[in-house]
Amino acid sequence: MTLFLHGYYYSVYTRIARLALAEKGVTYEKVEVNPFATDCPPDYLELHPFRRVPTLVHGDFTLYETGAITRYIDRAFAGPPLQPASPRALARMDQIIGVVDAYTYWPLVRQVFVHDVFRPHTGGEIDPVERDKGLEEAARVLRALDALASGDACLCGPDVSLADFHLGAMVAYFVLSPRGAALLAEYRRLAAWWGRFGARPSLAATDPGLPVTQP
Ligand SMILES: N[C@@H](CCC(=O)N[C@@H](CS)C(=O)NCC(=O)O)C(=O)O
Repeated sequence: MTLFLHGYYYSVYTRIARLALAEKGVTYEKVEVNPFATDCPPDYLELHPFRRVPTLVHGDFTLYETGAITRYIDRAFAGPPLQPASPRALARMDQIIGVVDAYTYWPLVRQVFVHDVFRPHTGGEIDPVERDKGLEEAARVLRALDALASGDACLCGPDVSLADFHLGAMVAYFVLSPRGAALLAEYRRLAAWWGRFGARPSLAATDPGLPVTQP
C-alpha cells in the first residue's frame, strides 16, 4: 500500500513524523508542501483543513496531527516498539508530548531558532525582543521537562519513544542558537539526554540543515 508524507522540508513537525518512520524502518514517499507559502496548493486543504504539516496518506487513509501520525506509524508497521509498555511510562510519554506541543514549540522554535538562527542566516527580519521572550519562556519549559525526564538513556526509560522524537526535533533547532545551547546545558538530565539522542542516526538522516543562501 502506498505511503505518502506531505510535509515541509524545514518543518520540525514533519521531522518528528520522519523520525518515527526512520526508527521504524518504514519506506515512504515525501510530498513537499510549504504551509507558510502564499502559493501553498489550495487542494492541500482537502487533506489538512488547518493548513499545517505533516499529513500522512496511507492508501485510502488520511491522517493529520503529528501525535496521531506517529502513534499510527508505531501501531501499523512492524519494527521496534516506539511506545513504552508500562502505563506510567506511557502516561509520561503522552505528558511530555503534550508539554512539547503546547508550551515548547513556540519559544524554542518560533522565537529562539527563527530569530536567532534561521532569519539571521536567510536575511529575514530579526526581532531580538521576540528572541529574548523565547529564551525566558524556554527556561521555564526546560526546567519542567528536566523534571519529567526519566534520567535513563531516553526520556521515558531505557528505550527510545515518540517523546524523544517530539522534543528532539525541536531541540535540534534550538541548540543551533548559541544562546539556546547554553541554556540547555543548565539542565542536567536534558543535556545528558541530548548528548545521547543528538547522536542517533535517525536524527542525522532527517537533518534538513539550513537553506543555502546566495553570497
Ligand atoms: N498540531 C499540528 C501542528 C503542526 C505545525 O504547527 N506544523 C507547522 C510546521 S512545523 C506548520 O504547518 N505551520 C504552518 C503555520 O503555522 O502556518 C501537528 O501536531 O501536526
